[in-house]
Amino acid sequence: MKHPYKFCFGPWNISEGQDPYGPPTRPAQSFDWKLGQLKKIGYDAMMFHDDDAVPNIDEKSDAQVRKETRELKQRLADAGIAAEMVAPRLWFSPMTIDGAYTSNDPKCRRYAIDRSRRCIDIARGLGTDLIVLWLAREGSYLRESKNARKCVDLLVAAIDQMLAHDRKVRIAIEPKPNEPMDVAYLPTIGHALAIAQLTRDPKRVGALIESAHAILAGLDPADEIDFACAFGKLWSLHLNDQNGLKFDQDKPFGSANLRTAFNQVRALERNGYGRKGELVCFDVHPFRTTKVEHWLRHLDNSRRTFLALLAKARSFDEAKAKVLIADRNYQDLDQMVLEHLMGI
Ligand code: GLO
Ligand code: MG
Repeated sequence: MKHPYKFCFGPWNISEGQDPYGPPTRPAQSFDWKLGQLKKIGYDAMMFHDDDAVPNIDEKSDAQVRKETRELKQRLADAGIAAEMVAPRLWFSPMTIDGAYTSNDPKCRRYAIDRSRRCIDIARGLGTDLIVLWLAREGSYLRESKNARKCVDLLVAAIDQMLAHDRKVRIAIEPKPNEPMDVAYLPTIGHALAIAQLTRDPKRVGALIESAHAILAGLDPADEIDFACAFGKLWSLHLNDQNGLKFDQDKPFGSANLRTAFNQVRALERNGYGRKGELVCFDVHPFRTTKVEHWLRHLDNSRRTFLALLAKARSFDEAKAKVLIADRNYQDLDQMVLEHLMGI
């Protein structure tokens, strides 16, 4: 089947199985091994955190960061793999315990902005203009500890400094309503696109939709895709799945909500996603129970499901659906979708 889609994942998607209650269930592997696996299963690109690209980044000089970026660029070129985006990992350091751009401590806010500038330099060095901001610690555990109004200003100021640092960089905000925070400041695509308007260059601030994050916000990821695309602002995508309102599960695409996954693929199709080079990334994790020898299955399976649903989206009888819609016969439309997905 001919299609425009290219696929991507990050090194963190070959994870070791640790959870808050138990240790890893698979041994850690090197970055080069992960890159080799990505190539072996035929993916096109890799997404990065700044410290996936340059480990222990905070301990390194600018010259050292530049050198390691150049070396990585070469390794990617040798493997024929593109870097899709780089994201500043602003949730590990002792400097981001109380938030990054919205920390109450100005020294910590400065750290977050300096680190984001470095992240932009790495992205440019790796040949991508896309920065992803998952604002993991921008929110509150305790409402009264922060001034949410001031935090909006701080987020805008931080994004403005990133835009000023590099005239070409584009920033895709990845909203998530909770976890690790109790309540996050930018929980939905609407929030991401609204804050873009307050920045010095709204054209360069867009969004990334993650299926599980939309579900955690009680929203339909397919509608979120359509909403972002209506603004021309869906610049990346983290497809995965989520069973209801609990911790972020990062299940394989379609694993919990096959019909919702079908509708996400339909939304991507009708908006021409991928035709301007946007990638389909799977932000999925292996189950904790996964054995080492099955370690890549969740990535291969997510892509298989995506492509199978693409075939389903393209073979959906739109004319028949149109007749049912015109007759307000949503009862049979519902059954038609179910039977199409079941292949009967
Ligand atoms: C966690 C997020 C995370 C980000 C990644 C890129 O819930 O989905 O995986 O996508 O760190 O910023
Ligand atoms: Mg994600």
